[in-house]
Amino acid sequence: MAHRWKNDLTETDVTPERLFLNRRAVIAGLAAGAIGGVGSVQAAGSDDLEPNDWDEITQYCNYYEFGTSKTDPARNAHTLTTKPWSIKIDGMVDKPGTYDLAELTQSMTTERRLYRFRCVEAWSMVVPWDGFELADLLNMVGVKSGAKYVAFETVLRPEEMPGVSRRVLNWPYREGLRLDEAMHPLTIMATGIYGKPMPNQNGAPIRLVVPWKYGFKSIKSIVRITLTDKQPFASWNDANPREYGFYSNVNPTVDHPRWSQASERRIGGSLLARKIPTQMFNGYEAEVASLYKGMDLKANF
Ligand SMILES: Nc1nc2c(c(=O)[nH]1)N[C@H]1C(S)=C(S)[C@@H](COP(=O)(O)O)O[C@H]1N2
Ligand SMILES: [Mo]
Repeated sequence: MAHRWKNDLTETDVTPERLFLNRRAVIAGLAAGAIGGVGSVQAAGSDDLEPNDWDEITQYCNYYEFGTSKTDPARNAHTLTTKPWSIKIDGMVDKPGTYDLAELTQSMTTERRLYRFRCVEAWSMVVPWDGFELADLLNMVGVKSGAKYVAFETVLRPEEMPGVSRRVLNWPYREGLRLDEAMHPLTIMATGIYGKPMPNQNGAPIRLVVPWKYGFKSIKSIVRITLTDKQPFASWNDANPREYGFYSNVNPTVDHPRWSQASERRIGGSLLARKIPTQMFNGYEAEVASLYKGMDLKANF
């Protein structure tokens, strides 16, 4: 199951890594260390994958534990203590336990992934994440047969998180994926951006990134991962199930009850962000559509 997706793609496919390499000449401060095969890099559809710059990615955020306006997280999240950090992995796994993050990341292969990132609010960015495949972590702990979902939980520290005194969501922030979604090679645990450690406001020290789903599925500052046979609790789905489905796959043909999802504002460049069409599964249809074969994507939004 956990085949490495970069080997599955043909040369004409738009591989994030390839596009990232294509962009690297103009990305300041990018360490090329972990990347090989530079000579084979070719341009392909990179307009759409122009990475946002550091300031755009780190100053315009959603992290409600630190406040609900886009600039609150950058202003407030410095209070979050991210060292030491451990993740409790429990439920239907062979090796449950509390894993020290520093040790855990050492045994994983960290690589760069340039992904489109599409918020359900209809804005988007392109982010060069550093991370490892969630499948590698799940394989390391051993998923027991019968497990069908993966549940994730964000740290909850009221003394460090000014936003949680308001019950905007049912804290701690929680999310979930079906096991096959979690094992998909596009699904990563991100520990950095542009080769730097993950900024607190973006979900330090480790967050989920699921590029074909609306941004709220990509839960930040994870302290617990649970393998289960039941569909997990998900904070936004719980807050408003009519507006935020459990799947929340990016889909330009299924509108949010209060706005269209057919297009998005690509953050950056000028004050007036560019309006561009939203792509099915956020542009990852070739890689992920098979996960949803036979499913009614309007009913299972
Ligand atoms: N714990 C937690 N995770 C979260 C959120 C949040 O408020 N709390 N916001 C989500 C939403 S709505 C989006 S769009 C992305 C934003 O990620 P970014 O700020 O790094 O762009 O994080 C998601 N993960
Ligand atoms: Mo979002």
